[in-house]
Amino acid sequence: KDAYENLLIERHADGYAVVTLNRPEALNALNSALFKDLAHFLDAVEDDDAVRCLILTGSGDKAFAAGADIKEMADQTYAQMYKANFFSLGHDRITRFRKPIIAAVNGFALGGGCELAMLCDFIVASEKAKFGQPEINLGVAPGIGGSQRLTRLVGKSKAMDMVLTARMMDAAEAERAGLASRVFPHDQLMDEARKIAARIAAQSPLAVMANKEMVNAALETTLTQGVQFERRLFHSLFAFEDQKEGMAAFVEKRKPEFRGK
Ligand code: CO8
Repeated sequence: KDAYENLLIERHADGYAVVTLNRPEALNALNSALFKDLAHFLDAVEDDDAVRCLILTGSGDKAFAAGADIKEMADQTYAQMYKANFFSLGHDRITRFRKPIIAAVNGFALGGGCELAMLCDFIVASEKAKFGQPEINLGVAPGIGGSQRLTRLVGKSKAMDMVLTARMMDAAEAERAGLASRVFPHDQLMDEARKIAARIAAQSPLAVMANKEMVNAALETTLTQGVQFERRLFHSLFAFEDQKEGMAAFVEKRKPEFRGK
């Protein structure tokens, strides 16, 4: 269980797991085997009630992930990429995952690494984090959603600047631009990410899923459709015991005990 060639998994009693991209010799460059491991782990924990939130981070002190593995890609043909639907497995599996994933960006998040961070639900960054989409330097372009997600997160001007010049954004700029939600001193990043994950894991897991689903809907729908979706999902939360428990606990001035029912 949890034995992967390219990932380290640490499950915590507080209801979260830390997933560490583990190819430090290649600055955690993302290859097909790593995405396969990640997809497999997400399958394994999707229905595991003991894991209610994930933290994704990079091994070593330098990188979250320095991109897709250039050495794996370099000699690929169009036919091979098309047939394998290159990197769709990891991308699609992450977007289907219903529990929150926090990206704890501890260094370089470049190319596919930046795209992977943006596939997570939100990004917390160390002061040493550097974000970029430098694929243009290799004669290519983002390919795991970067051109779309970066533009939605930071707006067209900064996204265009990043992809066309390949420049890196530091943590302070990433926070200002809305790419990172919070920035922490480097040595405190994981402690802070763990506190956030434990806090989320203590909530009603049903409410957590519903909140994630609603916010994601904002990127896929019109405002009117999104508000309608939110309203209906809000109403449906009253079918759960956790809603009764949460509101009763407030009225009775005690801590709620959510049971995911
Ligand atoms: N792929 C493979 N190996 C890598 C990668 C990578 N992306 N990044 C770093 N490495 C390796 C280096 O080759 C080196 O290995 P070795 O010791 O065997 O030579 C080791 O990691 C350490 O790297 P450096 O010596 O280069 O470390 P530096 O501190 O000097 O530099 C940098 C750090 C600036 C991060 C530098 O490594 C770098 O520029 N890396 C590449 C960044 C990049 O271009 N990323 C984008 C890749 S393309 C991409 O992500 C496309 C995604 C879309 C795919 C879609 C498919 C459909």
